[in-house]
Amino acid sequence: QTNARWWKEVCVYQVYPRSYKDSNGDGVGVISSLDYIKSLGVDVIWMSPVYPTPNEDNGYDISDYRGINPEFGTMEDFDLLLSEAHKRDLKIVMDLVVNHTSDQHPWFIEARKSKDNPYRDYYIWRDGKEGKEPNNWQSFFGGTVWEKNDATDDYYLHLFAKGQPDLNWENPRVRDEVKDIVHFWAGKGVDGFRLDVINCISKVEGLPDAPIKNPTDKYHWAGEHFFNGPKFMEYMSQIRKEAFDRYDVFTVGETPSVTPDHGATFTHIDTGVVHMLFQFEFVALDTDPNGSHRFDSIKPQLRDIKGVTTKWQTELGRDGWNSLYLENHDQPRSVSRYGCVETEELRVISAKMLAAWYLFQKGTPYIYQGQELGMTNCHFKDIGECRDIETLNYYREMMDKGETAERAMKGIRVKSRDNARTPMQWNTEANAGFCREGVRPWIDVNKNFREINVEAAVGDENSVFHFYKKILQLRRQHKVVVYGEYELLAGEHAQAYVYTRTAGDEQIVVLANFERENCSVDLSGEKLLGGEGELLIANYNDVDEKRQMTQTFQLRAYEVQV
Ligand code: ISL
Repeated sequence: QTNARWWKEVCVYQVYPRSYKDSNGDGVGVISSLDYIKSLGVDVIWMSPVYPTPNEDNGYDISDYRGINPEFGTMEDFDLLLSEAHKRDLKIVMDLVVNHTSDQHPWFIEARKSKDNPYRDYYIWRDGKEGKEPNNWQSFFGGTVWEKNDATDDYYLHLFAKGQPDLNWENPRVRDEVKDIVHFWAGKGVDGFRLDVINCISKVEGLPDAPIKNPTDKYHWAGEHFFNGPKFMEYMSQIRKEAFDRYDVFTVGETPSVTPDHGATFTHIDTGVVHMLFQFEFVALDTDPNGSHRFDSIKPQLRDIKGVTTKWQTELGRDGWNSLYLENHDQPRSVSRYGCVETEELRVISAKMLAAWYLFQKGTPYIYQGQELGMTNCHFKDIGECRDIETLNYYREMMDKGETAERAMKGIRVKSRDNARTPMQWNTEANAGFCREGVRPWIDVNKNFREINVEAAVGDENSVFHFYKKILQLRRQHKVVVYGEYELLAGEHAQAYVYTRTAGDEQIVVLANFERENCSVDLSGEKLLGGEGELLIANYNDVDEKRQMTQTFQLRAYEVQV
């Protein structure tokens, strides 16, 4: 197989440590769950940040790159986790957040003291303009990207929260620090890195004002001045050569605002800078183009889902590589978003459909904790139930604009990152088994934990969990799932998504109904190898084991047949 690599053949499970299994400070949270994770059939665990942090953005604000958050445990606990994972043939991937640090990081504490401090150039400083911010850029979390620093009478840049000052990658010392951090963790034996918003590290020179879209807004979105910036490839090639390439580690870049062209360049097997990346075009499909915030949503159109998915499946070329995800700690739950949670039966059926639909595509798949149970969005009634900085800022902005609380909560229920961050549902005990009775978790458990939890799912062979497990087995058995070519069939069909994966004389056909209404799909005129097909997996129990492929298929509500 050309370009065969181990990191193309694995499946990654993402753990959000704050919400996975409470450790009571003894560090056994994730360790005690390794057997469960292994039983799902994944190969790699990516942990969202576990470093010391003031938690302004739940660990994506790091105050020490070489330590462990005391809430989770100690470095000894981490070493134990790593060795226990390796014993089970599970790899560990760290989250590397180096576009910014916490404002509590010693570098920043130093840097803000004076203009001649040796750490000053680790960050991005500008003078104010006529008593106002240096430019009109808007932060990811709302408001300005600039914060005044009294000691030096100027401003520092933060694309995210004000507690997340951006590092100045122009400074070669900053790049050396990043390499050292990679050496530290790779030297310990970790197996890979997920690079947080890595395509924001190179800002356009001069930091020009953002274009004004809506003149009544105070600040404006400046993505074009910091995404995929002029020196991104140069900086990252250097880190790749001098750090990553010295180990057998894999890298995945989190890259909002990229096209398949960027994808092909960034992930090129020889000249690229990461092995794969997370694109955002798919998860953006339910954002209302006429809305004023990403919380304004529409139903994603199957036509667009086909277009975006097919583009990414086909345009990275022979030398690029995809990652596949439906969920992570920033996204609402996929079954609530793309499936149907109106009845318990449909929740299970549609969660399975989505699983098969994405896990047979080309790329390295990621499963977010609880996704394998079909966990759902949380029906937040009141802003008091929410914790995320982006959500809280949004709510405040809406109140300032004179909107009603109900209008704000409507968006939050659909899109808040807190939907993904409620505790993992282990069993029917207090706090869903996430933490001891009597301890209030940092965010409340979803009320449906008595029906949706690990114990119930593992004990029920028809559960979403067992369906995921079976697909992961099929991925191992059939290399065509990893390396086969993707092709969209019946492209104009209004509610069925049909595609093939082909390698030589082996072909997989996936038929998925994205709607509640039944439909039929005629494959007789489609480009297929033909002949008799054998059923690999389906989400209804009474499907024929053998089928002539070039004929009409009937699909029920959210049915999937592979
Ligand atoms: O969450 C988002 C909506 O999809 C994005 O705007 C998100 O903030 C962006 O994708 C960057 O995400 C990453 O970096 C952030 C952190 O808050 C996220 O949790 C992380 O995944 C800053 O470090």
